[in-house]
Amino acid sequence: MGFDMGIHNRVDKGNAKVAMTMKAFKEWVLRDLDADQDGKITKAELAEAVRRRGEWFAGLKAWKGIRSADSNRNGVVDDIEITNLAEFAQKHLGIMIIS
Ligand SMILES: [Ca+2]
Ligand SMILES: [Ca+2]
Repeated sequence: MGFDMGIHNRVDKGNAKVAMTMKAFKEWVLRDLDADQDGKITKAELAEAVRRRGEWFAGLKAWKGIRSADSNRNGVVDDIEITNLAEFAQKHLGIMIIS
């Protein structure tokens, strides 16, 4: 069937987490996640970051991540909402926020 194709090729980056402060996290998001550098994180940008980690369902996870972080409901994670992404990042982006 070819259905299992790729299942064992999954890139597993292991459990190593990058520890950073919330301030460093914000800088990292704006530098690495914000592909078009407009200061806002879109679902596509978040999905790309999840995909880079080798995780599945990047689009779905990104959608959920945006939904939970987007306090003012404008469809993107604005600069002031980036801290809301901390939980998502710890779950899906291999980051550990230290205070
Ligand atoms: Ca952007
Ligand atoms: Ca928003």
